[in-house]
Amino acid sequence: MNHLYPRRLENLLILYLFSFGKFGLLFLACLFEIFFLKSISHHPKIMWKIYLSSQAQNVLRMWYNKPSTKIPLKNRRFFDNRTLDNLIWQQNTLPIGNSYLGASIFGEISTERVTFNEKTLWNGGPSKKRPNYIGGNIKSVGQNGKLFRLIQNLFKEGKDQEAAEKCQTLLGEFPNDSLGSFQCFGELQFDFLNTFEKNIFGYERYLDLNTATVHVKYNYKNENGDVSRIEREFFATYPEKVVCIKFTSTSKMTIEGRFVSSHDAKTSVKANQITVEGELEDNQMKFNGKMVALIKDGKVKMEAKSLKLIDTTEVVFFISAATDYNNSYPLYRTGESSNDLNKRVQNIIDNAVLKGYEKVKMSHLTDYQSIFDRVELNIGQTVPQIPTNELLSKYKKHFTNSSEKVSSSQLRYLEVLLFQYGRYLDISSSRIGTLPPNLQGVWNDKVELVPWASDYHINVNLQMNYWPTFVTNMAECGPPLLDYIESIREPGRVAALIYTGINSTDKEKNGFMAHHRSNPFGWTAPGQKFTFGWSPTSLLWILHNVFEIFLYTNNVSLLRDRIYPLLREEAFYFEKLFVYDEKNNRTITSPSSSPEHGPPTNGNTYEQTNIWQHFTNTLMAAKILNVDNEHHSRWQKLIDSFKPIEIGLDGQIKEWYSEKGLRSMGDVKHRHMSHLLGLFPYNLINDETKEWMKAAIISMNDRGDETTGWGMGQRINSWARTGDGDRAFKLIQYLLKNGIYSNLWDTHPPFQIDGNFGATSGIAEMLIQSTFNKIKILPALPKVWMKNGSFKGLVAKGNIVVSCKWQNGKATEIRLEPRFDAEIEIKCKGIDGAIVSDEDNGRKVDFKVIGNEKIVIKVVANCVYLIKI
Ligand code: FUC
Repeated sequence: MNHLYPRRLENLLILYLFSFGKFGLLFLACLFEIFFLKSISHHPKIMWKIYLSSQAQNVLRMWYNKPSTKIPLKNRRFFDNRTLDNLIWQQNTLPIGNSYLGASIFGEISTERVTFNEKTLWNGGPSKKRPNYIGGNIKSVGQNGKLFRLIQNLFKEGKDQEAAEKCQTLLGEFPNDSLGSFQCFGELQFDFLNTFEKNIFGYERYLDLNTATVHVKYNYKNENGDVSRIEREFFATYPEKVVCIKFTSTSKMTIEGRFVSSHDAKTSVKANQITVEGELEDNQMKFNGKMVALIKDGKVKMEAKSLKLIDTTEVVFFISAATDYNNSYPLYRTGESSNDLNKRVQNIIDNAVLKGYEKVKMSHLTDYQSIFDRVELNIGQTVPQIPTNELLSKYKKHFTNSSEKVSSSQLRYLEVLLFQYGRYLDISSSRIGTLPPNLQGVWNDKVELVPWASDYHINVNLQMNYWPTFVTNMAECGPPLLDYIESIREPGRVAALIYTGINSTDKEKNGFMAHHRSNPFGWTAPGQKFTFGWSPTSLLWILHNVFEIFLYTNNVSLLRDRIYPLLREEAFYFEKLFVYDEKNNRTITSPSSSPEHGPPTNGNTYEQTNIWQHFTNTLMAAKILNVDNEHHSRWQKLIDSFKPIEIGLDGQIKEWYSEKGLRSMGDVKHRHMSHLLGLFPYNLINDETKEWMKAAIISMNDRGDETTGWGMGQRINSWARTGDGDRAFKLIQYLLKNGIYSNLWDTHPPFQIDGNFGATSGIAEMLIQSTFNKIKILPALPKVWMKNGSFKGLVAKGNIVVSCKWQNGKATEIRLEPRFDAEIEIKCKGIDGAIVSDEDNGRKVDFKVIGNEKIVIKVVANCVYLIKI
């Protein structure tokens, strides 16, 4: 993936020189660079420092002047039957993660607490007590497709009522202990002995998004009046797979450190290291976690289950963990013995110890910043002087009649922070070699009653987790999704046989089935109720995210070798499932549900939109690869016969084809907007389909704005697609007011990470929208951001890096960095009169005006084009 990185360090600087909206120090740094660039270009260290110091101008911090337990909690709402400790954890702790491991820091004074996660630690799946585990599927229900075909026939014969009743029996396992749930690994606890909260002053705690580090700092006045300074630093590094913690003090401290497992575990202490190891009772998954302590001075004392660090001024901890989970069907284990696992974790720890804290930290910064620093957003924000939780509550009040107002530049800060936080969370929870982020990313403090098992919901949630990944220039965070969906293939073929009777000799054309949720053990069964549980085209929706990996990276070999085979297999599979609905004259899926409400029907908009998009993507991919030519015209005919969109009596997009006016199906204002996928993330409803666009707006207005966190996330993106930036912005406001906790985690409630990702992608969607090699610049800029602003480093489909400056709502300068040769169409106000030049040599570049505010320009890979309007 080399082409994803800037070519050389110099490019970073040059890129930075042309980045916008910096002031003061940055300006000086720029001048310095202009005058000395040539002479120092062979001193990478100096250039790196300049780069880092200029970054300081864009400080992105969530900060607090109190420990987590002291920050007021948001009201409890639906499904919020949590303990007080869990409420504090989800609302106020600060997360770090390297996608293997997650940790959230409380920032307490006398006992620091850090919740610790390892992403593969799950119960459920294969187990001694479930020798016949087959992903939750029930052979006697599916009867190799008998029930499915019976229901299809009943609908065909017009016996809708009977068909709908039979649908209620088309189910998978429930209660589904075999689905399992993500498990908290444990907690790291540090007693600061003889430290009393009353003696503390100048406390601050922050998560620095620029460095992906959490800090806790305070002054301590002892009984003699002597003041010392205590600082704690936390980060999780991907290259070294460890969580790192450093405590420093200007006077001696004594700390007792523990690694408390959330499960039955053996804890042993040897020299300066604690090990916790065991097996989950439910599925015998082995786990092993280690925490090593390195002191600069003082001494280490081993206790039975803890380490005492006596009279030290500096201590570093490296923590890591692993399990014997392996994402391979059907056993899902590596086959390692406890000893093997112990060695694996020990190697990770030893490697970190060998490198030492400073080197490990440098490696973390290089890795993290190489992704994070690619994107900037400037909408007139200034760094606020008040803690983030207070800023958030002032943000909420700002838009009421309250007299408590915040300056608009501080409001903007919170919006930028929310945007960048989604990127931070993605880098911290979706890296190559790991499972994708689940409903809570990689953070969970529970072992029981884990909300929705913290699983992989694929009827909107996992999709949303990947909405910001590519557009905000983090392609390295995409592969876990592809790996995961590939891993569903084999167990999905089991479900395809059981429920739909498909068992082809040519497995590549067989088809695999999954429904609304999944786990790391190939759970592919329908859920316990048809309305939400039966949802085969949800898999097609998540395959669209997979296809977007190609759209954004333009990686043809990846398309050929890994993405297209998935699309193709599903195309052949669905062809075997379709029926022809004579009454409505369309090819349909049957039976159908619209997530997660309404009646079972013969086809509906959600399913039709998903199959329309799937066959459109498959055909596009086949044409690019020039393969399967004998199937192209048949697929095209199918696409034409799906006819997903119908307009109802109230001018709305119908969700079900038997729907008349709005709510004629007895519906409530549901959070899911499954009938509107054509608007977002697909492009079926667009500027050119004016009637459908109007209808989509009617439907969205009917669904309403105030809903769950992720629901608002989806609405921001969808309103952005209509071009109504103010409405999209209203949704951002609602989200910040109702769906975001003090630590800026999104809440359903409870904490669910999808809304964070939805917000980030929604903001990107307001700034650029694209289909393959076609880009709209500033398609939905809200009034409040119009005056002037800029963004840097967003990515359009086709793999084109786009930066832009604007004034009074109009783009004044656009910078394109195509990563491939292409012909690009750009839509933007005033662009027909622009001057385009090649930034490297200043030469003018020709373009063609092809319509109102639309141009076409031929570009060459890795050249930089400057468009002045
Ligand atoms: C979908 C949503 C719920 C929740 C769950 C995890 O089923 O409808 O609101 O987010 O996923």
